[in-house]
Amino acid sequence: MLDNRTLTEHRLFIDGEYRPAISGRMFDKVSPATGQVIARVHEAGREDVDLAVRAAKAALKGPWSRMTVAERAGILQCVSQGINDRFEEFLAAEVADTGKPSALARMVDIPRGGANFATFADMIKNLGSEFFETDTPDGGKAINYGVHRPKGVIAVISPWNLPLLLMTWKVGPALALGNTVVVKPSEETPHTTTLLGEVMNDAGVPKGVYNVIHGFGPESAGEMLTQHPLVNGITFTGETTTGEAIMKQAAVGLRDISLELGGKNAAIVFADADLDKAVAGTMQSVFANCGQVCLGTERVYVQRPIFDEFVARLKNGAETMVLGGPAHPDVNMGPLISAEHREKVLSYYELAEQENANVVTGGGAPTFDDARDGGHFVEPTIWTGLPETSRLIREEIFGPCCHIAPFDTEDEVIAMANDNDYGLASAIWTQDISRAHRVAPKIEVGLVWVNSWFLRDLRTAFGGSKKSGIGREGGEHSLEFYSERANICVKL
Ligand code: NAD
Ligand code: 6OD
Repeated sequence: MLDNRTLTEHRLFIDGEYRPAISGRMFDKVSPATGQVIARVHEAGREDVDLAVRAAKAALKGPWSRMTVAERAGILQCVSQGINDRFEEFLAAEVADTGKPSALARMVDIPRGGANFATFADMIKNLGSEFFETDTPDGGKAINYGVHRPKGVIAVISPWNLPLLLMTWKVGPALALGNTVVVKPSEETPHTTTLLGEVMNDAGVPKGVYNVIHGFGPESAGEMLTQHPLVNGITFTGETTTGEAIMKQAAVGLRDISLELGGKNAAIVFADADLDKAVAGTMQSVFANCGQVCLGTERVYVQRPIFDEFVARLKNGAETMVLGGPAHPDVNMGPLISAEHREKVLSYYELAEQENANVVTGGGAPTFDDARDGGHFVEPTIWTGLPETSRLIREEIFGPCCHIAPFDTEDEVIAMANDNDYGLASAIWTQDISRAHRVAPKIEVGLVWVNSWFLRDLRTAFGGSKKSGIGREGGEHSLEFYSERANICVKL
């Protein structure tokens, strides 16, 4: 345990100022890599949540509402630049909270934090509107055109796996459209969301536009925020069961909602695939961020002629991964986020044993005989031989593991991939371009990658079908969700 005086302290950020929670309550933030307490976090109660929401409501009528689009876009570009200017600070904060390898956060998380503001700042400068000339019953004409208004106060509730990336993915477009936000980051990853308050102030974002409350979900800050009657829209990323609970809260007062939820994503590898690329891509999609990516692969289907070779190569890849905390440059797999999540993942590893899965590699918890033993590490794990009805193949595990099954025909693998309650993402590996186009639209998910994974263009639709979510964000879809459209009809 660290000396209390050396701990970082994360306050709430309300109306442009850092404040302690009114109740004085705080909770510990533990390092996933060592199990040691690294920070103390102020826990918002109902009064703090109310202050934050009221500050956001008031800011809707302040200078933020009077800015031109160019002024607002300029400020958001400054926010983007502010993140880039303090890149190393954001990086250190993110890797300390998540335990993920520094190289990963350097390549993905922090750059996307900046890009999420720059992209939507650019987009609003070209925001068009629909226009119709209409014949009227009296033989005359009317013109109809649409206008965008901000939706109001947006509650942003975000998870711990890509904290800055996923939070700014929502805050960026929400602010671009002139809304104000109250953000409730995951209790596991409070740091970068808190730090962003300083960047907002430095960029000239008016007070009350960006607010941060810390705390937990049920009967805590998350639920209090979604219950608050002055919240006009809720955007949530996290588990499907949490999404269901939040949707019930949103029904009270008919608040609009966007849900980006869990996945049980399939990779499909055809025998004609470039095997080097398919193995490398699947290594990434299964093991990146220790398997804690909603778009990650947990089901791999490989065409029978290359099944044995593919399994052997993925096993080899998994067995050469270096586990450890962010301080070590060679590490390419960090810990799971918490002791609780590690228990969950290990319970699936045990289930695999009980169901007589063939454990190709891994299947347990590593020991190191150093400080990592206090961390939340599990072994990268591959199974084969389970029936498609197994819970390991049907439920989201959110760990560094996958099951690999063989298939023979296109129709068979399409049916296997679709036989799941989730519908977030899929990756198809083939060199037959006609096959790629034939199969991709038949997979019942929101995103299909062909010969790639996690390639993102922020102008495209992002979201899941079935239990993976409701609605789409990205590009014009974000502009749609974060605005209220009105039609103006003028009789000529
Ligand atoms: P989670 O649902 O446990 O928590 C997410 C956030 O919701 C946290 O801030 C939490 O405090 C809050 N919360 C929990 N219960 C709440 C309630 N009743 N009311 C209001 N807020 C509440 O998710 P997690 O464990 O942080 O993240 C992992 C999950 O997120 C996985 O299922 C993963 O697939 C999913 N995820 C989905 C996407 C996507 O884009 N589809 C992206 C990342 C993560
Ligand atoms: O890239 C994105 O915009 C996005 N929402 C990624 C989600 C990753 C899930 O863990």
